[in-house]
Amino acid sequence: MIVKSADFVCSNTQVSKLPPAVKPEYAFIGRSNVGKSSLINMLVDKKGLAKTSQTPGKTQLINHFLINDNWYLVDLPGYGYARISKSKKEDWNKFIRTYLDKRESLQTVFVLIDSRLEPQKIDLEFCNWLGEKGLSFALIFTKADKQSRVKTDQNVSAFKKALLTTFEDIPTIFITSAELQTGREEVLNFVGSINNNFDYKAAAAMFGGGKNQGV
Ligand SMILES: Nc1nc2c(ncn2[C@@H]2O[C@H](COP(=O)(O)OP(=O)(O)OP(=O)(O)O)[C@@H](O)[C@H]2O)c(=O)[nH]1
Ligand SMILES: [Mg+2]
Repeated sequence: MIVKSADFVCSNTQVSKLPPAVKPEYAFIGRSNVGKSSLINMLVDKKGLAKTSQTPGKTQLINHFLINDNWYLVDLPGYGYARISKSKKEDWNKFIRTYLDKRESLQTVFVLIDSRLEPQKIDLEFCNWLGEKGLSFALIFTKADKQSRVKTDQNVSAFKKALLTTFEDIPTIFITSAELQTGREEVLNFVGSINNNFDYKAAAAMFGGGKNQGV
């Protein structure tokens, strides 16, 4: 897929205020600092579109970006940031989980995993929650430029093995580097193939009227 345009649309804390659910949508989620915003910028080849930072906790809202005028990328706040208050954590849980669970046009949740780490409990638990909710997800292992391919493959294998204790099938897996643009084509083609099957007319009839926008 060729990205011709990528535009910021809105930031939200409330699912009721999201854009109408009339276009296919893909959410990027994962631990704070795993590289969600950097990956989005790499995919659309536009540095600075999504705000990135060395300090965890940079993204705080649900951010919609419209790509080629026909699908959305959604940048979400990260989970597992230790230096955040308990009430903020609960807010995160409520608002992100409601968004993921209820958003009618959400096609796939991309769960980002730091390729340098052995399987982390918090990531596995999050995948299990997606599985319980019946949400489609794919795994993106980030920051692959930071170590050898052998090390990355070891961590990917260990993660797959851990997932197989609760899942029958392993989801689609991508290995990426925002620095080197690794995995860009693969992720975009995956999105493109899902977009091809999206029924824009049905979504517009259901959620395009303004009244019932779907969350
Ligand atoms: N070397 C390398 N660094 C990366 C890569 N992706 C992200 N980073 C760095 O990791 C840090 C965090 O990146 P962000 O994209 O802001 O991470 P995030 O997941 O959006 O973080 P929050 O919004 O705080 O949850 C930044 O310093 C990035 O430059 C990558 O593929 N390779
Ligand atoms: Mg971010």
